[in-house]
Amino acid sequence: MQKLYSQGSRLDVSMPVIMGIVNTTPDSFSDGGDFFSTKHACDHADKLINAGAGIIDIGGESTRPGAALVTEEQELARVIPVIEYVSRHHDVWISIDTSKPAVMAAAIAAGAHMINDVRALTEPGALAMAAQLQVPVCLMHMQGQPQNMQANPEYENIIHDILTFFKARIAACIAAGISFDNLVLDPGFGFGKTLTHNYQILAQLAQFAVLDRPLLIGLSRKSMIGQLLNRDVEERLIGSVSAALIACQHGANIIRVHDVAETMDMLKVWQMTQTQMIKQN
Ligand code: 9MG
Repeated sequence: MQKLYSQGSRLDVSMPVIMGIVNTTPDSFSDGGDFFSTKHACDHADKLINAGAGIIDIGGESTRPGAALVTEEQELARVIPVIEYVSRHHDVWISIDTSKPAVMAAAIAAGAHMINDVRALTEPGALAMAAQLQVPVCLMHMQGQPQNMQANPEYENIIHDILTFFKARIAACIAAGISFDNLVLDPGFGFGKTLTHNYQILAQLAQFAVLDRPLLIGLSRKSMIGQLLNRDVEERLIGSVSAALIACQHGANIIRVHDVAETMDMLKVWQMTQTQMIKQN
C-alpha cells in the first residue's frame, strides 16, 4: 500500500513525498501567471526538483474558485511540452493535473507517471481512459464544480460524507478495470468546503486510513490558511508548512505544495524525529 508503480518505475510513499506544483495557466491564483510560458514552467520545474520534489504536478487548467474552463487544445499546448522537458531532463515522477481523457493519454505518452484528477474520473470517458493507461490516479473529493463550489458548501458529517464518496469512486474505478493498488485519495481542501470544514478534515485526516490507500493533500497557500491568518497569498508560507506538518502527523503520504524547499526542511525535521521513534520502539 505504501508503494506506487508506473512506467517501470516505483515511488515509495511510506515517508511523505513532496509534489511540487507547476501551473501552466495564465490565471493561476498563487503565481499570477508568471509560469505561463513553457520556458518559465520548465525553469520552475527544475527549481522544484532541485529543492527536493519527488513528484512534479503539471496542470493547464486553473481550478481556483470561479476559474474559466479551458479547451482540450489549450490544455495540451500548455502541458505537453513541459512534461516532455521534465521527462527528458529529470528522474522524478510526473503527475498530470487534468480531468480530460485526451490530455491524460497524451501526458502519459509524453512521460507522465500518474493522473491527478480533481473531478475523480467523473468526466465522460475518464474512467475508461484511466483503466486503459494503468497508471496511478489521484481521486480528489470536490463538492460542486470550481465555478460554483464555494457558493454554500454543506455536509451532514464531513468525514463520513467524504468516505462515502471515496467508497463509491473506488467501486466505480474497480468496475471500470482500474487496479485498487493504483488509487490515491485526496479529501480536496478548499474544494466546496468552508474554513471550518477544511480544519475538520485536517484534524481527522487519520480516519481516511480505513480505506488503505495513500493520501494526497494540498493546502499550500490556500484560503484556509489566508482566511484564518488574514494573510495575502504571498504571506502564507508558515501557515502552509505548519498545516503540512499536521497532515504528515495524521498520515498524509503525498504533500502538494508551491514552496518545496521550505516544506522539505519541515519534512527532514519530521522524518528524523520519526526515525528516532521507530528505533526506540
Ligand atoms: C489541482 N489541485 C489544486 N488543489 C489540489 C488539491 O488540493 N489536491 C489535488 N489532488 N489537486 C489539486
